[in-house]
Amino acid sequence: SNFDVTIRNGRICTANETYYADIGIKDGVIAAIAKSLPAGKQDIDAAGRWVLPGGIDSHCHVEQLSGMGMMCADDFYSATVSAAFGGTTTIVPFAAQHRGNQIPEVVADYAKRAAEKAVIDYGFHLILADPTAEAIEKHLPAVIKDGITSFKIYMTYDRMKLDDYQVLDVLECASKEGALVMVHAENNDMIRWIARRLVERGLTAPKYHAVAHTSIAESEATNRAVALATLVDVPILIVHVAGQEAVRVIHSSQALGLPIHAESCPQYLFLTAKDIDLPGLEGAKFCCSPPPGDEASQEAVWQGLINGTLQMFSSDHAPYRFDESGKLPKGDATTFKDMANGVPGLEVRMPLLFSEGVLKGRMTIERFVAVTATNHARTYGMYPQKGTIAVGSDADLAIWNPEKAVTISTKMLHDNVGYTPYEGKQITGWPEQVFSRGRLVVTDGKLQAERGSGKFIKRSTPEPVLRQRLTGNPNSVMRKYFSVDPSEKH
Ligand code: DUC
Ligand code: ZN
Ligand code: ZN
Ligand code: ZN
Repeated sequence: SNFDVTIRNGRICTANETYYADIGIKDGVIAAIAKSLPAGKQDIDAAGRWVLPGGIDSHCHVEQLSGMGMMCADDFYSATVSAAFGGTTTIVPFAAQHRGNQIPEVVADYAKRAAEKAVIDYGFHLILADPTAEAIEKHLPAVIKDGITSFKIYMTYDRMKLDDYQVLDVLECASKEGALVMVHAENNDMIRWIARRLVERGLTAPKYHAVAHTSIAESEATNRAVALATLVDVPILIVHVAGQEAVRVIHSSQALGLPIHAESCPQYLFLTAKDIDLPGLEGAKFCCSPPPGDEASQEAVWQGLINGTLQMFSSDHAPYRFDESGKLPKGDATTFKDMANGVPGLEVRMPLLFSEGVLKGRMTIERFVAVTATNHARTYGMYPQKGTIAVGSDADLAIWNPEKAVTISTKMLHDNVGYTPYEGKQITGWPEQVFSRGRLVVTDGKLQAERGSGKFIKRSTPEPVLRQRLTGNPNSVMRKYFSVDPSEKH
């Protein structure tokens, strides 16, 4: 036949439907979907298996310095290998600008390192810490044209945070040039103010990280980000939503018709603030920002992902080893303020949600596909090349065994972190064969892909930005007085 690969008899699941058919792959692309296709050069029987779009993880940190200046434990090789073993075939990590860095150099540096090492496809978001006039007028328009159509900005961390005025500048630029702004929404002064008082009283254990990063800081900043976006009449995306108050702010802004998008992550479904309360410095393994909240917040995040308030489920993989080089850079003197913020999750993101969401009956398989793949592709301008199973789409697929019993353990994972917050957790279901553009990259626990075989995905305009251009508020200050289209007359 003329197919390079035929996957037959699988149960195919997309964001819209579930059905049984064969998939024919040719030149890296899905060439046919039908019953009884001819055998391919490589012929795979997927009877009893579920064939899903390869996952897209649009929030992960790879070979990056954190906001506090600490280096990640995973490079573009270990991160993409780990992603592939967990059923993810595209990642969108960050090219991180720190203050004083020139954006073109930042992007070129990340692009080079990823091209040498990645085994699956990847894009980049730009982290913007220094929005100078030159950055806004020249560099951002240029990176958008090069396919980096989203930026992350921080409202917290002394070394990263933008003030509200700068946020408005970035939002205006994104609106004009066609990019989506991702916001880390926490109130920096609230956190600093609590943290100082805790440390003065000797309350320095890891668990106090969760006290300092109060959910009020998250919801206040989320509310402010919504207000700033509404002023400029531009969509935004709130990253790593943790607290029930923030979920409520997002839900009510959406109910008003505002273009507020949001994601959450495994740590907010599977951990709570109790997990960080461990003897000594052990709790540092569970330290991330925002921190997981109480059970009510955990439940609010579940409901948000199920009902659509939250559109995406990403890992926020922020890998730091639990030793001097990572989580605990100052050894004995460490307080919660010195610990790296972030937990690993690239490989277990999809298996955790598949088991605890889909197989336990909380979430349909279609919703699972939407929040782990399709919505990422749409939101970040990669659809329908990525994120679905359709003729013409890249053959990025994962064949899941829905009956496989797995006990999560750091030993079975392929990252370079050395621990997992989910150690010992028993789940069901795992992807056994994973294809990236028709190449079998993982099969039955073995890596087949070569270093450097992943490709940079040049992304187009995010769907939320396209939609806002059609439906935005004609009476907004932005449209009335500072029109996004200079040719419009008022
Ligand atoms: N923000 C992230 O997106 N990841 C890890 C820590 C943080 O503050
Ligand atoms: Zn963040
Ligand atoms: Zn509602
Ligand atoms: Zn992150």
